[in-house]
Amino acid sequence: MQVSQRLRAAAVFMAMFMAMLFVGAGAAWAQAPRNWQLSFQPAHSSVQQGIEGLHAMVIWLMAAVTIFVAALLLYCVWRFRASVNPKASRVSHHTALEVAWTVLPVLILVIIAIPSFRLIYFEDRTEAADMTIKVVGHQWYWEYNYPDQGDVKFDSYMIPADDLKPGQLRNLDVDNRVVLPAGKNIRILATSGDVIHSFFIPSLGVQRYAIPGRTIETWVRVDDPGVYYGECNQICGTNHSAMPIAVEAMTDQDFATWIAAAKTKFAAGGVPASSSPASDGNTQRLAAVENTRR
Ligand SMILES: [Cu+2]
Repeated sequence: MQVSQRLRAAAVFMAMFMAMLFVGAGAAWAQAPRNWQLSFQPAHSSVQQGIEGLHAMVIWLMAAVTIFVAALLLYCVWRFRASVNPKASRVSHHTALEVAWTVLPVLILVIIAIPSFRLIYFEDRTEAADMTIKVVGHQWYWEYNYPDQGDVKFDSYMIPADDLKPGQLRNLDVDNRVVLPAGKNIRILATSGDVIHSFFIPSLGVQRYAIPGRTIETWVRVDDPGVYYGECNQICGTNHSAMPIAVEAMTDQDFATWIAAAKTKFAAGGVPASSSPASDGNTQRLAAVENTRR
């Protein structure tokens, strides 16, 4: 094959590969765990990109250290084997070597610490928040508040497996998604009404404990409109697995429409006006979730 032909074949292959990636990315519009997934879900926030970057750096450092130590060990086993060293070496100190094996690991830790601290402070809070949401963990559902959007407030329950509609994800889809404007800095305040929960959305790099009596802050800026799934990842009781998180990010316009509708929809304080009162509704939903487990 001529060089030009080879180049052309390579270009065609690359184009096909990129097309596959593109189709794959389209299908992955809703960010949820995948079968046989290794590593992270694709990142859709700057914090999660930072987490992936730090993770990759530490993995490569770890690989280098592991390979170096393993090679050194194998070399020593071979070099100082009994057959060629009938009289064992009595060397017990080597100042330069001891300084090196103390200073080198310290340097490696410093190299890891600098980006690590930078990321911790970056994900800690946002200075310029465009909007605030308050997230309250309950056994076993999430409550969302929009204090600067007319105090819209609602509960979010997992949809029991029996009630799933086509396209909805088992153990991940909820009746009321938490809706956010994409491309805006959202301050998240997490707390709990009963026990410790944890607000965790992998593809957005959000993870905060929801602790009763405390409010813990973090933030997110969702890059693109889409649906992003998460879960409570602090064991919080029997139905710990029944409190997934579904974030729906929208354009500014769509969000304005949604919040206007939400003001009337959730006017009854957490439950759509059309459905039964809060306590009654909660009991029914919990019973439905319980039934799917039997
Ligand atoms: Cu929980």
